[in-house]
Order: sequence, then structure tokens, then C-alpha cells
Amino acid sequence: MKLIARLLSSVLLVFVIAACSTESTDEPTTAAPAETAQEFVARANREARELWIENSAANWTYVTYINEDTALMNALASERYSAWHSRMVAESLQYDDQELDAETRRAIDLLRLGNTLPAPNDPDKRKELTRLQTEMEGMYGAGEYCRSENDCRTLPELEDIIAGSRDYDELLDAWQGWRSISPPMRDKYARYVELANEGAAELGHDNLGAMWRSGYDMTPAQFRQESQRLWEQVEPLYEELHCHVRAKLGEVYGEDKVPQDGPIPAHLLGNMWAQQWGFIYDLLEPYPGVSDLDVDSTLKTKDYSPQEMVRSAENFYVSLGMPRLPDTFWERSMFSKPADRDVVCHASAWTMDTEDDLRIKMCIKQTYEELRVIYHELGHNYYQWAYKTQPVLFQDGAHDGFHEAIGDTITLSMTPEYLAEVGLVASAEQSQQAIINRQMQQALDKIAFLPFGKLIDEWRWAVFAGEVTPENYNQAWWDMRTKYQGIAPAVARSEADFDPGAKYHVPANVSYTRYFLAHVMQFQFQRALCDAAGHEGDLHACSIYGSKEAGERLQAMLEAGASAPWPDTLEKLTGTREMDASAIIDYFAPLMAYLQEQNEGRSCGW
Ligand code: X8Z
Ligand code: ZN
Repeated sequence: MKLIARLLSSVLLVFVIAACSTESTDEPTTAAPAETAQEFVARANREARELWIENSAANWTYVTYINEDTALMNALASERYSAWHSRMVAESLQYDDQELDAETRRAIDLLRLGNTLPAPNDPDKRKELTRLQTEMEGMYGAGEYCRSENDCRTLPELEDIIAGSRDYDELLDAWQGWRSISPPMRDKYARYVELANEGAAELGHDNLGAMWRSGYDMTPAQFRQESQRLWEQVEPLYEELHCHVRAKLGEVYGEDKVPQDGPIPAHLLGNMWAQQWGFIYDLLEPYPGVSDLDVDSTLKTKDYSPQEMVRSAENFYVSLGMPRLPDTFWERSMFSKPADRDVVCHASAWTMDTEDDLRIKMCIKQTYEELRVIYHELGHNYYQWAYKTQPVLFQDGAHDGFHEAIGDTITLSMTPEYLAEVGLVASAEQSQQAIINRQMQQALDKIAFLPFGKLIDEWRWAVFAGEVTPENYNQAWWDMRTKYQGIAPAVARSEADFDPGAKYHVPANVSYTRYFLAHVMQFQFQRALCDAAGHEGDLHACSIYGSKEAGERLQAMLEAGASAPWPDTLEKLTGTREMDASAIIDYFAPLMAYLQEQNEGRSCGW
């Protein structure tokens, strides 16, 4: 997660803003403001930077060392930021009637909007909200499932079981076990929704979901439509994948366990949340033995250390012409799970000082999936580094989907040729069968993710809008999981459970549509970068590894940060002003043909 999101998310305050930007009028002003709008923005940038540094230090300390004391320091820093932000938003209102240059107006708009967790303008409520949020994130980080007093498992351990076991009951135990951490969050979450909605309403938004949706240079209603449009473009591809995976799982676990006309049991897909299915590739490999895609075994055989895995990701960015990461990155990052304390293992990338103090926080394991997560995180770090010369208010992605898409775009260049070149697989095969094998591996990651990426906020938008209430939190969650993903829990769930809380971004208050957008846009980015690199032929065969031309185009986009509306930034890279799923459809054309053939005669859907 980006620090700015975290920082700005921790708090926005209290004053009612009628609108995010208003038209200027001809009415004379009676008193000259103490500061010009430009001076105000310059001060906001200066002060925001100071608070950013304080908040990131407190937050970093908390999530890498969870205890009561660090929780307190974290919540206090959030409150301080919140109070400042509230004041600044109120002060900014005096410029609403002025005609401002575009840059100043945008800075003010971003100042008001750039907060994912607005608090009400009441010190007690502000304190309550920052503490609730801090607490829920800590409960997630410290969560563990104990079968007995001396037999406890952390999330990374439970994830290993879900990824590697093929024993139906053992899988179910790990799946249910992790979900034992979240019922205690339920009441806190309900209160957090009330308070955050109150904060959003004071800023002129219908609710917090509507406020989140207004961060895309369009209205919340338009954004909802946009994400729906993109989902409809990719849905047919997901349905083919689902159908084939269900059939294969039926063969492995029996059709009594995996009925061929209904949703797939949620614990059989290799991932704790069934969001990416790469760990069951061995059950699905289209042409067994045809290509060597087993990066996991190379990482284990060569015993890659976490540092070496991070180096390997850094090398890719360097090959594009980007600099090596600073020494402090290597000294201060957290690459492994400490043995002696609770941490939030969920991966994140940080800029601590808006300049060169970049870090990642991960509990790295020796798997290909983790290697790709490292590439993902370094995408955030290189973005942060590239836009460090922008004013702080523009130090962000063009929108949050851009931020999430950078590192993922780079992973699309991890072709068999690239993997062979850097020694992560023994050899690269070019045959059609090898292509299908690799596409299956990628689809289990990228296509399987799409409905999940869409539904998390679909649920939260409904919660924030009051359409889903605490009485039906869990039921609504599973309704959406079934509707979009075609999966279902294998054991009865009830409102005594709080399954959304067992997914990091819910207790951590990180919006999620960003990942859905990123999964579509990374293919658009890749198409543009491959053009720049002079690639000819199929998109799926392109790697921009080593291309300085692609690197320059990418860097230009990164340096712009949030300084312009995202369609302008997108147009510079891709020539289009629209998010569009045609590139992902083109990319997976070979696999789509394979899946359709496999699914012939099967009855798909759930
Ligand atoms: O949260 C992340 C990143 C950090 S921004 C590791 N991702 C989502 C998730 O894990 O749920 C990346 C893909 C989706
Ligand atoms: Zn990310």
C-alpha cells in the first residue's frame, strides 16, 4: 500500500464541503484572504510532508511490531494528521469562489479527496475511529488459529496448507481456522462504518463508498458504470476458466465434493481467499511436462534468500534504465517474518519521507508467487521514487489502479525466455503447447482474480450505503462471492461469522477496486510498452526486459504522478483516454480457444 493512501486515509476531518470544486463567480470578495491560493497550497505541501514523515514512522513501527504501545503511537499520529487535515479542508473553502490555475485547483481538490478514512469533526469520535481502525489492522496482523493451546498457526502457515495440501478436510480446517480471527472484529467494523460514513457525509459525500468512487476524475455513478463495463468485457473469459477448473477439481476430489452444476468449494483453489489460483496449476497443467515453468523448485533448489529474490526484481527495473534502490532500502526493509513479534505480513511498499527512504514490508517465501509480489511492490517503490520531485499533493498514482498496475505490468514480461535468461527455469520452449501451459499458469493468477477484485468493494459499497447491514454482513458477502466468483463455503456460515474481516483490506481500510482496474490496465500498459520496445507479434510473447525505450515511456508516466487527470496520463502512454479490456482479451486468445475446446459438452455456469 502506498503511504499517501495510508496517510491521507487515516483521517480527513470535519468540515462540510458543499462540493469538491465550485465554479468561480463574478461576485466581488469583501476581504482579501490572508494567503493566496498558491501560498496555501505551498504550505499544505510543506506541512503534509512533515506529517507524512511522522505518520509513516508511527505506522511502520506499528505494523512491524504490533503491541499496545505501538498501536497507541500509531493512533495518535493518525489523529494529529486528521486534525491538521480537517483544518486545511476548512481553510481551503475560501478559495472556492476564485478562478484558479488548473494546478492549484487540482491540488486543492486532491487535498480534500485524498483521504480514504474521513472522521467526524468531533474529537472523541475522531479518536474512536482512528483507534478502531488501528485495532482491527492489528487483530488481522496478530491473528492466529489455535487447534489447542500449544498448536497455533499464523496466516503464512495456514496459507502454506491451502496452497500445498490436496486433502479436502485438512484444507477445510485451515480455511475455517483462519476465519476464526475475524468474528471479534464484527462489532468494531459496524461502528467504524458508522463513524467513517459520518466523516464522509460532513465532506459532502453520500457515504464513504461514494467518496472512494469520486477519486477517478469522474462522478461516483460514472465510476460504478465504468467498472461494470470492464467486468462485462472480461466475464466470458472467467466463466470458461471457472468451468474447466471445476471439472478438473471434480476429477481430483470427486463430483460429490465438487458438484458440476454449482459453485466451487472455496477452500480448494490453492489460496486462502480463492483470489488467485496459481498454486493448483499442477492439477491443471494442459500438457504435462511440455515446458519448464517450475520457478518454485528453482528457488528452492538454488535456495534463494529473500534478498536475492528482491535483487532479481530490482534487476528487471534496472534493465529498463531505472536506478538501483538506495542502500537504506536494503537496510530498513522487512523481508522476512520476525520470529519474536507480531507483524502485518501482508505485503506493502512505502515511501517514508516522500524522497529516498523507500521500503517494502513482506514475509517472503521461496515461491514464484512471492517473487511476483516482490515485482509488484517494487513497482510501487519505483513509482514513488519517480514522482518524488512532484509537490506532495501530486505524489500519488494517476489513480490508484495505476499504482497497482506498474509492478504487475512488469510481471507480464516474465516470459519463459526471460526466466531462462535469469536462470529461474532451465530452458524456454516455444511450442504452441508450451504457450498454452504458460497461459494457464498466468490465467490462474490474472483471470481468476478479476471477479474477486470487483466484488470486495461491491460488498463495501453496499455496506457503506446501508444496503447491507450488520444483520446480513456475512450473507451478503457470500452472495457476492457466489454471484461473481462462482464459489461457495463448504461449511455453513452464519452471522456469527465475519468472513470479510479475514481479508486484509477490509480491516485495514484499503479500497480494492484499484486491483480490479490494475488487472485490466496492466495489459493496456504492456501493449503500449511492447510497442515502444519494438516488439512484433503476439502480445503474450513480449518481454520488455532490457528495453530502454520502454523504460523511458514508463518512467515518463511514473514521474507525472497525480499531477494531471488520469485520462491525460493514460493517453500519453497508450494513445487512448479509456480503460479498456481488449488487451487482456487479445493476450489470452490462445488459452480462450483451449478452454472452449475443453469445455465442449460440459455445462458451464453455477
Ligand atoms: O494487496 C496486494 C498487494 C499489496 S498492494 C500485495 N494485492 C492484492 C491482494 O493481495 O489482495 C496484490 C493483488 C491483490
Ligand atoms: Zn500493491
